[in-house]
Amino acid sequence: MTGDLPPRPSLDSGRLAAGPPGLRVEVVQEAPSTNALVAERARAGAGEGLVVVAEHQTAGRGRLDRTWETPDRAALTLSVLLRPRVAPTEWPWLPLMTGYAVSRALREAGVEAGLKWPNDVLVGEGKVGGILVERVETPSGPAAVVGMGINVSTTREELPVEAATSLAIEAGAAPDRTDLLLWILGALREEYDAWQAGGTAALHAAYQRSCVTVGRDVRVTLPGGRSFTGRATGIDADGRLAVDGPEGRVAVGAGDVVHVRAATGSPDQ
Ligand code: BT5
Repeated sequence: MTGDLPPRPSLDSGRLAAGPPGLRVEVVQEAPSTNALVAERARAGAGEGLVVVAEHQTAGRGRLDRTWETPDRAALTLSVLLRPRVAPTEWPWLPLMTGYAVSRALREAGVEAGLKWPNDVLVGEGKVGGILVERVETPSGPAAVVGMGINVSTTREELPVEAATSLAIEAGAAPDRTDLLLWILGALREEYDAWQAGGTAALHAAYQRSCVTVGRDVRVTLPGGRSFTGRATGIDADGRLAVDGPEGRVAVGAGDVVHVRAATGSPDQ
């Protein structure tokens, strides 16, 4: 199918250099994992706001040792170094905030994006983006490496799983990746600043409105293979998913579950 591939222009590092305030964007041609690269830079003392975006990521990581696969220049694969000032108890909101910022940027770009709890970015029922936030210990304190992968011009044949989709598939044409990256970084900057200045209440409400998992019947799979089904009823103040199951209401944290999938209907992610 390679003959049918769409044109995939390089990122425009000049335009990215003039990106949102406080973010310094570096484009690398290839990296095993931008999260690994930014974690290394954080341990070596890099400050908040470093953004590394790879044109081609060759060993992308998902959560729980899962992988993230993207062809050369077909996706956005990037990591942002943050050093949040908020209390450690608030850190679980970081991945949710990031997913919300990405979905907001996509909606502002005219794509009807939603969130599958905790932070899969969906268009329709397909996963167009994933978020991996990792905490790293550095000489100047703990830091967060905020990784994002977004399928832009990836074709159906190139996507690694049935449940995945890309912006080109959903919208008919792929947006310019430089524009998209600037929108995403702008939304992240705003959401991060508002969260740090004003706490989680506004983010909580906005996240919950965008989260398509709320109101659905879900199967929650726990480490060790145990699972239960129930109705997802909301997001609590700690960012956990409230599920009304056979044993009453259970609040599940993103770190406690292997995955949460639709109990019926939509394909697994
Ligand atoms: C995620 O994990 O969704 C987090 C993905 C984060 C990737 C970014 S890219 C830049 C940065 N550097 C990294 O090394 N990682 C971050 P999780 O929820 O565990 O989902 C992983 C699962 O998504 C896989 O097991 C596949 O089923 C599926 N998957 C893999 N590649 C995909 C893709 N391109 N699009 C959609 N789904 C994919």
